[in-house]
Amino acid sequence: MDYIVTATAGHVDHGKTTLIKRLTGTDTDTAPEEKKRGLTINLGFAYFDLPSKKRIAFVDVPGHEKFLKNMISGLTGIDMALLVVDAGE
Ligand SMILES: Nc1nc2c(ncn2[C@@H]2O[C@H](COP(=O)(O)OP(=O)(O)O)[C@@H](O)[C@H]2O)c(=O)[nH]1
Ligand SMILES: [Mg+2]
Repeated sequence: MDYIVTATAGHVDHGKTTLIKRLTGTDTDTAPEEKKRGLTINLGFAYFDLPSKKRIAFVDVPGHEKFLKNMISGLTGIDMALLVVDAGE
């Protein structure tokens, strides 16, 4: 299995975690504090497989500046980034 490791990138509340859930079926905001505050704190992990047998593995990162250290720790070893921008902004 080939892995393409992809990190989300973008401002807080622009829909990164929602997009990953739509693409993979996995809600990566699992901690009670993330649910309570409605934002990502910890790194989240999810994946889906392409017909070509490649696996797109996502690292969903927090966008809030307070959790910048967590975001940066998620970027080790990624192949690409998925930049998410709220079109309404
Ligand atoms: N209307 C609308 N709301 C969205 C969309 N994507 C995300 N949201 C909402 O915007 C809020 C922030 O989304 P979230 O995925 O947590 O953003 P993140 O901080 O970038 O991960 C949540 O309340 C989502 O339900 C969208 O495409 N349309
Ligand atoms: Mg998020």
